Parts: sequence; structure tokens; C-alpha cells
Amino acid sequence: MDYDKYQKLLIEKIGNAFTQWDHQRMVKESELYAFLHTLKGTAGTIGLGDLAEFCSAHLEILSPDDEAGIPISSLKNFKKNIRLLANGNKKKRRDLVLPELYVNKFDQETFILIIDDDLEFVSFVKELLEQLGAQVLVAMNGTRGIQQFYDMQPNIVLIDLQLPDMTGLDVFEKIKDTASDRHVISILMSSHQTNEVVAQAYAAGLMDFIQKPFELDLFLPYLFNRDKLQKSISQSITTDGLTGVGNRKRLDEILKYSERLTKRSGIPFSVVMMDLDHFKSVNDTYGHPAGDEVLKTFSQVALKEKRETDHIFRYGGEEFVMVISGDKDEAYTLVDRVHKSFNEIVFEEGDRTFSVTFSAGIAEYDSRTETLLMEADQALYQAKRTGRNQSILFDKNLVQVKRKLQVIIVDDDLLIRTMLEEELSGWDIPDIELSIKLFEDGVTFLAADWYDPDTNFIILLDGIMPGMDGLEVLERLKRRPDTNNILVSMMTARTSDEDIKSALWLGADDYMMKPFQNNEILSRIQNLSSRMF
Ligand code: GH3
Ligand code: MG
Repeated sequence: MDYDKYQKLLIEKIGNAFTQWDHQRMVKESELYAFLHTLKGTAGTIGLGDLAEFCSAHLEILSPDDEAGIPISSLKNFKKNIRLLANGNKKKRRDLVLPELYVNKFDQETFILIIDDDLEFVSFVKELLEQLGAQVLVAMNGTRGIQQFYDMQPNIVLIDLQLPDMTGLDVFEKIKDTASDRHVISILMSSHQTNEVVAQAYAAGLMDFIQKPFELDLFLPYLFNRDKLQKSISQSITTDGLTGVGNRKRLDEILKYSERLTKRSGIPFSVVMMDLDHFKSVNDTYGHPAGDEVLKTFSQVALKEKRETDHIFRYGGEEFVMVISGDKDEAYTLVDRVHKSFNEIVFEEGDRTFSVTFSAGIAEYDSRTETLLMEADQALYQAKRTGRNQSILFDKNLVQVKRKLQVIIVDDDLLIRTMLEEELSGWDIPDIELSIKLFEDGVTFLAADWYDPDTNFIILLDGIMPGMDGLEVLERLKRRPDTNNILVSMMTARTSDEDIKSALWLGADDYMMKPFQNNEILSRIQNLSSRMF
């Protein structure tokens, strides 16, 4: 088939579009996107494969719904290349022969944001850096650049001095606190290098200034160097001191990174929340140093069993999180290996030996990271409730196991008991099953079979009661070995500071003065409960 006629028509159409742009001085990014999208289709149909490919590469950078303008002056090379390709010229292959040393120099965690409106320049640099193994994101104006910076958390940002909507220095002003907090490498680029501009850039806090066009044999080694520096700083501030695994800050970063990777590659990822079983009694029986040793050993086992693409973090005290590349079943298999290895370890303390187990909850990423840890935590909670030393997969179809909270009111005054019960029964807490129990004196309460290890308790204890004083009930309560899930609030009519002091001294977690103030009861109890969940 003879495409000549169509090719001529296409060249004419392109010419018309360019003339119209020249009159406008600016072209909307969305307009440019639509133009390239149509052009790509036509070019592909009439045998201009290279032009179609050119359009595809540029479409990857542009946003179909950004209304911001791109100055025509920055599209000079872009227009020239389109004309050449539409005339049937072949694309100049710019496959650089990269020195062997450079190949895969970056890893997937190198994430570079380029804020620049020179379409030809950015598409070239993007392609190049991607060949080296980095992830690259482009923003064609300052506003979008700032937004991408916060949304995507790059570790390197390249900002052009002249942008259509603001200067590169303005952009940096808006991101510099977070950039410095995260030790992001920030680079200003411009083709106009004057001492004044460079000095301004450094004074503003930018790390480097680079003149355009880049000299690649300087730019690349420079960028490798900075990438390494950034990663080593970020590693040192994101490592947990005791165990050497990542800390929560690092977990946040890796969750964002995993989400990006999954959106791009389609490979699923999962998170595992792990918590050592009965760890408090390890500390109580063998001492804190022995407890610390267990935490370190657990981390080493997990580090040894995980694959290179998995990550482990200390989430808090004796809670750990793993981010695992793969679906929930893969995660389960991996955690199973950790279970087996860790359970086999025999710890020694003096002449005593002991072993420790852990429970795990697993959830797979499903378009939102915000709920992922909560889901894993819910599964972990089930694992704890149904026997410990096991892994449970989160399943949203399963009825959620609600956490239990029981408020126990111990008071000899019927009126107070009724009033408190009424007040509390109006309290609706999502995901928590609330129950209320009443006792008319301390002796009956202590003799009753109210305790359950899987329920959290808030005990409201009257200070003065017949038979046994509230302080004595408190003292006995605090002698129990299992007071972790019990919080006590003393209700006292005595205004004496001494009584409040003795209550707190004996381990009361809070106190309430009688007569109660309006609204005070519920808010104090809610405060207390927030300490437990
Ligand atoms: P469960 O099986 O329900 O998880 O019970 P548990 O005893 O493990 O859980 P609990 O939350 O009651 O106790 C956790 C304990 O971990 C309490 C705290 O003192 C201890 N802990 C937290 N951080 C550290 C630490 O860095 N070193 C040591 N040795 N102990 C720690
Ligand atoms: Mg525990």
C-alpha cells in the first residue's frame, strides 16, 4: 500500500498544530498528550514505526489530565524530531554503550524525580537512568513536581531552574524541610550557570548545581556517588539499635516503595506482623538482658530466613513486621520457616534453659497500604487468641474478631453503680466489644471469677467501702501476676491529696473525684482505654 499520500497529510497536520502552538506560546500538557496519542495511532498505521515509538516514549512522561502549560520554547527539539521522523527519517539510536561498570549500578530503590519541562531532555535522561537500573519519575511543572515529591518520596530530585509556573528555587523552598529530613539528594540544573545562581542554590540548601547539557562521563559517576551516600545515611538513621533490623521510619519507606513496585510490576506483596509469645514472662523470669538476647536472636533468624527481596523491621518492643515480596501464601511459607528455626533455639540463662515462640498475622496488599498493617494486626490478634505459636492469614470475609473490653464497677452505692452503668452503655466503640460488670463491695469482687486473659479490663474502684477499703482491693489486684490487661481507676470522695498519692503509689492508673463532673466519666474512661488498644 502506498502511504505517501497519508504521510503528506500527516506532515501538514503536524505543521498546522505547531503553527497554532507558536501563536499560543504555551501548550497545555493534556493537549500535548492528546496530540501525541493521536499521532502515535496514525504513525503506527501508516508505517512510521519510529515516530510511533517516539510518541509512546513521550506519552509515558506526560499526564493526560494536567492542565498546566508548557512553554513552546522548551519544545524546540521535540518539534524538530517529530518533523524528521514524520518525513521518514529513522530515529537516531542513542543507545549509549554504557561501560560494563555502570550496568545495574542503581537498584530499584534508587528513585529519581526530574522536574523539568524540556521534553526531549527529560525523556533522554529518564531512558538513560532506567537503563542503569533506577526508577525515574518526571514532572513537567513545579506544582506537579512538588506533589510528586510528597506522594512518591524519591531519594534524588533533579530540578530545573526555569519552570513554566515557578522557578526551581521556589520548588525547593516548598520541599526543603522534608528533603532535608529524609536526606534527599537535591540538585538544581540550568543551562545558565552564573556564580549568582549557584550561590543562591547553595544558600537555599540545595546540595548541588549541575550545568546543562550534562556531561555524562561526569554526571553518572557523580550520581552513583551521591546515591551511595544517600543510602548509607538513610540506612544509619533507619536501623533499630538493639536488633540491627529496620525501624518504623524505614518500614514506612519500604511500604511506599513496595506499593510503587507492585503497581508497576503487578508482583504482589504481603506484610506480616509478628509478636513474641509471653515475652513479659521471659523478662520476669530470666531478666531483661536475657529478653534482649531473645529479641536479637529472633531478628537474626528472620534475617537469615528472608530472601533478598524481603524486609524486616522492629515495630515496637517485641513486635516485628516483615514486608514480603509475594502473595500471602508465599509469606506464609516464609514465616513457617522462621517459626521452625526460631522454635528450635534453646536459650540459656545461668543453668536454666528456655525456648520462645511467636505468633504472626499475614495480610496481602490490596490497593491500600493504610489498612495493611491493621489487617495483619487483626490476624495476629486471632493467632494470639486461638493458641499462639502460629500464623493466621487475614481474610476480610471472616467475621472480625472484636477485641473485648470489660469495665468493672466496684462501689457500695447503688446510685453510683447505676449512674456509671448508664453512662457507659451509651459508649459505642468501633471494633471493640464492651461489657459492664457491677460489684457492691471489694470482697465479693475479689472472690468472683471475672478474669479472662483475652479481655482488657478497666476497673473503677470506690475508695471507701465496707468490709475492705478500696486501697486494699487495689493492693491485692496489683499483686496478681497477670495485670497487663488491667487498668484501675480509683474513685475517691476524699479530697485529700494523700489518698490520691497512695492510690497512685499502689499502682492505680488513674483516679476520679466524687462527685463526678458532667462528661468527665466517659472521657476519662475513654482516655484510659486508648492506652490499651
Ligand atoms: P503475648 O503473648 O500476648 O504477646 O504476651 P506478652 O507477654 O509477650 O506481651 P506483653 O505486651 O504483655 O508484654 C511485652 C513485654 O515486652 C513487656 C515489655 O516489658 C517487654 N519489652 C518491650 N521492649 C523490650 C526490650 O527492648 N527489651 C526487653 N527485654 N523487653 C522488652
Ligand atoms: Mg508478646
